[in-house]
Amino acid sequence: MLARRRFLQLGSLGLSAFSLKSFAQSPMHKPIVISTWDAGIEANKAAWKVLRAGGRALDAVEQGVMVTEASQSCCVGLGANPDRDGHVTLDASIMDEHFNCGSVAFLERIKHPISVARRVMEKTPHVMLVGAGAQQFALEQGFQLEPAVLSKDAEKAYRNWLKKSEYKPVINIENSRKQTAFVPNKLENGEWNHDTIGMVALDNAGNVSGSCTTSGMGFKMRGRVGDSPIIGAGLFVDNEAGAAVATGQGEDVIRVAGAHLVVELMRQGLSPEAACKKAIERIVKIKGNKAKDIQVAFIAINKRGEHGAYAIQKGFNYAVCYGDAANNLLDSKFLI
Ligand code: SD4
Repeated sequence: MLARRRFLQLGSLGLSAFSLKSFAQSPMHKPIVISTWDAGIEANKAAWKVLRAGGRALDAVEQGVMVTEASQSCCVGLGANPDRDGHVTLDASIMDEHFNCGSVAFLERIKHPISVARRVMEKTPHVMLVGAGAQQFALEQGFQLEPAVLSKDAEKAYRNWLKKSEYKPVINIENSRKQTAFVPNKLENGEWNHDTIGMVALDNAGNVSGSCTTSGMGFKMRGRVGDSPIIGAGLFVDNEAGAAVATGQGEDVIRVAGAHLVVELMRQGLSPEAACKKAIERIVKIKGNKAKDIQVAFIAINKRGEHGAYAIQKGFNYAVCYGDAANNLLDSKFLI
């Protein structure tokens, strides 16, 4: 009966069990935490401490990405590249196993937007606060107002960018400024682009949660908000199915409600990798010829503790952790 139901579900997606054979089913692990890009390795360590101690996935995904937000060597958080007017503006979201969610967008001068997002979830009747209102709420909640200065790296990159003031996203300039080994083009100063960490986790109790935090795209228009703080686009969690988070060109993730799409496909029976691939295919189909100019990637876990990822382009990797000595960076599969 179950098998038949699964077959019918797959049939309605235009898939057969046969076509799914090509997707590696990852081993199952519980607890498990996965996160985007190489900065995910350090973030996973903090998340793992929570999971190893039997803690909640929600606490794990908050504490994990806080490491990245605080790191000045990574382009997430206040050390990141500014918008074209020279201000660092931050977006973040968090979601737990009960469909509780919170987010902040266009937030300035606050070190841990992910924790403000969590307060929005827990202390307000709202899901999302933006701009000055989000900052005011953060201050009311006891967060500190940080100085309005750029990090040294960001200052340098901004000065270089100002020479041409050209908005030109570069594929895979996503995370650590220092680790650019898989960048296809030679990196010129001022070309930093996407700057995000997304994390999803399954805890010992079998509950799933997710988080996402970003400075958005470097040298974006003032006021631009990406997918990361938008529940269903950059992040989605459904405790019956699993969780997914996106990275890359946010506008194209929003268009397809990307993270929700991935989770819904898992609900219908696809593995995390197969679900991520379907969502990527959807974006590529919509973008047509322009798909080659952008990067989008999804990572996902399901309730069984399987994980997977898929990207448009080569060069995306994600960190998978299910033990003190099991925290590895994996190369994602890609479509074009
Ligand atoms: C955004 N999706 O603001 C984010 C950027 C990103 O790695 O993921 N960078 O569009």
